[in-house]
Amino acid sequence: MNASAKFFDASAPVAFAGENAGQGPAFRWYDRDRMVHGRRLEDHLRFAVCYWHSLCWPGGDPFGGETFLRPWHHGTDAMAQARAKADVAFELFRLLDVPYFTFHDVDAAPEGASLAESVANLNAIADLFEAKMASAKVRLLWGTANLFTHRRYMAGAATNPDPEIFTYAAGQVRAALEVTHRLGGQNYVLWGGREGYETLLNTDLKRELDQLGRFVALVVEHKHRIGFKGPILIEPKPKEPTKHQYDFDVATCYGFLERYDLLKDVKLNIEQNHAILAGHSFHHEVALAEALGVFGSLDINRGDDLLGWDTDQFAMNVPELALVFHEILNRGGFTSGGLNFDAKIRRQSIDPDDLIHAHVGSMDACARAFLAAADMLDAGALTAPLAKRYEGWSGPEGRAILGGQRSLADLADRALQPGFDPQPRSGRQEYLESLVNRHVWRSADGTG
Ligand code: XLS
Ligand code: NI
Ligand code: NI
Repeated sequence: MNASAKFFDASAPVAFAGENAGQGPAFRWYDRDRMVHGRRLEDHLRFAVCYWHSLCWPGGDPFGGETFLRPWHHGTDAMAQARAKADVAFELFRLLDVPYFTFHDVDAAPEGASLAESVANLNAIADLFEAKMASAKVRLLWGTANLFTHRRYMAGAATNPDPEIFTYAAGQVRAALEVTHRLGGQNYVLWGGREGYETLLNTDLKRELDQLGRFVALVVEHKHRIGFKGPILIEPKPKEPTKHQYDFDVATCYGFLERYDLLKDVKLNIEQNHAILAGHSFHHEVALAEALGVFGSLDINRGDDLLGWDTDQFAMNVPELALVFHEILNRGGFTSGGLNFDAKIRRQSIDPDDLIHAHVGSMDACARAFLAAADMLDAGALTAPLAKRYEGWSGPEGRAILGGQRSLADLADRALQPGFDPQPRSGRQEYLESLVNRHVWRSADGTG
């Protein structure tokens, strides 16, 4: 039985219908073939549906259980349930006409009684994915292994006090990386959800960081051994489920990668909700990753400003997204990365088609924001004032200072010259904020 045929109301892929589209699901801004800066919008945004939130999450929260009652969550044959879930997943990919998806090993296939059984289950579902992908458009943006749900990982995977847990995690990652490679994955993600601590009273920080550095190095070595071309991505998040996670934020991850000599092979997968949990803005995290040369991909979602946890809601905030895309497009756009919907519908959104509305709404918000970003870049709205603000550093004196041709005494002597009296200039913040708004408000044809 093909469970997907009757799961969603919609049967035809959601189409682009422009700003005046009617009530049903339609793209108002995401015109995938529209050319922007020499590439199709679809090739810029590289949307990916994520398996875990959209297909695996039952709608529970810490105070209540499942609300969605998905048919594939109920049954006695775990592999049959996994196949039914895959049918619905590929139907969702087809209806959204997305170019990519993402999954953890345990999202796709049930864990067995041993690692060998789990790996066999994963490979069997990977065969099914491969067969489905042969006649579908969807490709794999990235794969990953879940090293945080099972109780064996309660004290961490790579950072566990027990090397045998580290070894088990290595077995899981080898299988997930090889499956990702087989399915043509563009990246491989390591999110260290349990790589942190609950209390320093039982934690050897130095040792755990060394273990984590070694684990990531092992994954890099194996990626080269099997010829996997994509980058390994680590994912900054400050806390939750741990009290403190070692991948705290972009700056911390950069320091970690530098210390363990991993900068060549590892980039960052940045998520809005994790940025705000770390006390940063999404814009800050992306701008810093771009500045440090470690930007990889985005988990596109949003957190709630009033809740201090990872609510992983669908991204809908156009001005916020516009600034993030401006940062990325200004550095040439995505390479192997993309926009992964690490986002879940709210637990009251119990209709199957809520999944369609969520993705379509967020894809439109991203498209709208991306067009505004491209428009800002074309007009030099932010880049021109920025260049002007720093122009002194491109002059002969600025270059001499940065080039090491001036000592502290040289600078002091110059500052002591009679009449040396540099004047401050306006930072023009409100003017720039208004400029951003003007670009966000412009309509699709560039007018308005
Ligand atoms: C959880 C993480 C997770 C990773 C993949 O907070 O964002 O979903 O993206 O393991
Ligand atoms: Ni994520
Ligand atoms: Ni999250």
